Amino acid sequence: MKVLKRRFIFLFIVFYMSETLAINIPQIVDVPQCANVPENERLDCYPQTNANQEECEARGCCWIEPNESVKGLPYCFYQPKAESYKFTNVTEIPDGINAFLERSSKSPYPSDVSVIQLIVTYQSDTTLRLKIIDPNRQRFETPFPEVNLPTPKTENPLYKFVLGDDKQGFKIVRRSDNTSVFDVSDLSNFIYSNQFLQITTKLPSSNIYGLGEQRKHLKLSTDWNRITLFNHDTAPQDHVNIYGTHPFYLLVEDTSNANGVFLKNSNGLELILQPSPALTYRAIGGILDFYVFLGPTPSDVLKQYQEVVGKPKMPPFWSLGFHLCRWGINDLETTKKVLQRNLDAGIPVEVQWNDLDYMDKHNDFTINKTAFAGLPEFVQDLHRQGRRYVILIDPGVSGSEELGSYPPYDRGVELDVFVKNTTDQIFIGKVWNLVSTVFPDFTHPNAYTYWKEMLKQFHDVVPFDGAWIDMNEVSNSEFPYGCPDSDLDHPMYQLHTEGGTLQEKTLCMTAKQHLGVHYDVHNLYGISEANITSRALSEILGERSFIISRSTFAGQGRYGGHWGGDVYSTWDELRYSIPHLLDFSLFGVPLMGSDICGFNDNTTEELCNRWMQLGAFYPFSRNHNSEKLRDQDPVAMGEQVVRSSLKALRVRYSLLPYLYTLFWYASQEGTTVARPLVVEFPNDPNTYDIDTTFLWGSALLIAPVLEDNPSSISVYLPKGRWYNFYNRTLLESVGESFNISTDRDTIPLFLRGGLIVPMQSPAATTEEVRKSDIKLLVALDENGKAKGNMYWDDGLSLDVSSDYTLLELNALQNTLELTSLNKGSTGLPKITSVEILGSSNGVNNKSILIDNLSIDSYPAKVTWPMT
Ligand code: MIG
Repeated sequence: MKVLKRRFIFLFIVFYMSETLAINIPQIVDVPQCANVPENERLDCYPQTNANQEECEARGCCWIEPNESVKGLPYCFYQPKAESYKFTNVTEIPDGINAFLERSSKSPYPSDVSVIQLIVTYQSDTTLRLKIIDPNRQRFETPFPEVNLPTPKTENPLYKFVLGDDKQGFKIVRRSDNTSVFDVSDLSNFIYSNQFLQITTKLPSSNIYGLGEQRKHLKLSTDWNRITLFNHDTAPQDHVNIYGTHPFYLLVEDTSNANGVFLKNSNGLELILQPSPALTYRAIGGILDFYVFLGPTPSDVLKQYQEVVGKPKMPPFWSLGFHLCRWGINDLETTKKVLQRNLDAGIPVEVQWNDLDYMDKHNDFTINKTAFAGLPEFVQDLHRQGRRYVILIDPGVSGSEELGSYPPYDRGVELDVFVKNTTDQIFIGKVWNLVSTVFPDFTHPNAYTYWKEMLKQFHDVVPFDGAWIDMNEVSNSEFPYGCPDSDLDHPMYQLHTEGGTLQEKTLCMTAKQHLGVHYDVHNLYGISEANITSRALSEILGERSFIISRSTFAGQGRYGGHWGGDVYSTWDELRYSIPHLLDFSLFGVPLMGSDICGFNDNTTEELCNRWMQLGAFYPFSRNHNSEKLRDQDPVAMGEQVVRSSLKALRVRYSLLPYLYTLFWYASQEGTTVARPLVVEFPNDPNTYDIDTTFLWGSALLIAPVLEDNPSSISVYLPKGRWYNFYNRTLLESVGESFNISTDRDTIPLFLRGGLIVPMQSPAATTEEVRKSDIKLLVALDENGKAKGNMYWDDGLSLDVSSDYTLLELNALQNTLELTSLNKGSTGLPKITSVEILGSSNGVNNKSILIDNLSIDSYPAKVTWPMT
């Protein structure tokens, strides 16, 4: 009682103080000063729509209507040195700084937090954390990404924390060259109110990447570019919030040093990139919790980011095969027929999928007993062929089955795992189920037990190998009981979400989950489902699980992969699928690919031809189509598509040991698999804008044809030696574009000098590939050097950090050395040949093939004659 009372008095004083400190008189607008603020540097003082002069000036801001309208340029903006928060107290603490800031006048938003606390943690020499909280009230903090950081330790930090003049603002400066990496020295638009938090950082350059999920180019536009992050079920379109939230960017400074920033916040977010360049963050809840990464290379930044959010999980080997799927395959016969015609044509379909068509009345964990009778036997048969089977699972569970007849509902009620409404009844919506839908709360402590039980019971019937988790934004299309009126559904600041309201196509923001109100945890629905599904499936299978999730959040890679969602079958979407893929590489989600040949609308032969070629190089390679459209499996598209699919997939399958090795490094070190050129070549500014080509690791450059049948394409090759993958001809580049002639059957590919790629023989299944002999492809650089690695294990075991084989490969002049760095229980296939490119040092490069090797003990040496 005594304690309670004291706390009450304390709170009362704080409350009283904050009310008196914040005086509701706006600053006087210094009108002549307003004109001096360059257009590019204006910070929006009235970000809601319908700004007008009167209300703008009532906020103490400048009003200038520009002569020409520039899209996104604010009319109402902060005057120079507008008052907001000032430091009142700054103390050094072990490993950081503890500071308080105070607001002198009220912001236009309700419930300002007038005293805020800034905690700076020097996490490591390259990573620093800036956490801004309300010292007097616990605000929502996301438990995802779930990573425990090591205790802070710095020896030689690359950064310093610099307090601004007049105790206004601060910045993080790179020690080596004084670059301001994170610069909030101007706090004039800084707001920390209950449902509106805003801060602007000046950027050291406009080479900025990441900030998704959005349909966009890899390099972000800083032309008043607004990015809204609020997970949402809609086809990827420009400037529209889509499935996932990853508030992380990578930035390349003018010196080619790189930095990155992650905002750990799960509330709805809006990010505005401005031309000065600058980035404004707006969050409608939670706290501001920034991690700043100093690199100094782009790949260092990505590794540092993944230290914080978690490194990606190692996929099973089979999941790197080719996947065949479509919606609207209404029975098992058709599933079999389509699969068989592709197998007959030699298409190495590794994994057959079924969409929700297999379900009875679209209810999870059921089978349509007439149309899909025999499904269990079909799956067992696939397994006998060395193939796999993946099913779609929706989060929503039917809420209107007869009591006692549908365990997914009954058991969910018993375990109390469904999302609730404000009066603590189960929240009811409607998705695919015929009458109504209820939603498991994957943050509930019983959710794991519940979901695992459902998956297990279904797996006992249909032994599926992986889960495709859809609609988990979470998508919902009806509100039979409406949403109660609340600030949560209608905050004063309305994000620019599709449909204009937060509840659009999802739950009421007031809906209750174990972790908090849906308003706070909306963006976590997908990741919490993926977390539980991935763990449960691993337990059920006793192996690595395979999960593809439509909705994602920062740290998703730990649980599985992602696909590009409902992309249209157009040349544009083919092209945008590359930055979409590469964004997820930056986000630490390497297992990604878009629906090959496009999902929405009918594809065409030429488009599907090129999409099968590019898709063969998506780390996750699946042909998938919407319902009621023409068939688009390779065979249905005709001979041309079959021919080029076979050619591209044979290359993919022969490179599987290389791809698998890249995935292992990603899982251990946070490196990328599908890699943007800028990440590999930060010293070459010509690569900064490139998102029509990409790399696999460091060694293979993929240059897809992205238009209707051109006779040639232009491909930029960074300085160095490159070899045409098909005919092995040498291209010596000074950092220039080459005109590469194309034919309809081929996707241009280039090997980079200096690297060694392990290969095997293409085959009908990955199991067969794994049994074939290994060939090492050695592409020498201009100094006669090359290096590489090969990782190997049984392709399935959960342990990928002790029981594995790792070879290190080093070539110099005429010798290749193979060293074993680790030896695991799964034997490495025999290495029986080595091909050397570039040994003749000349233009007419001929490769040397050394066959019939038998290397089974290490270290080993292979030599060849110099020509
Ligand atoms: O409302 O399950 O993005 O891949 O085929 C559509 C049917 C639901 C959306 C997924 C798509 C899938 C479809 N689903």
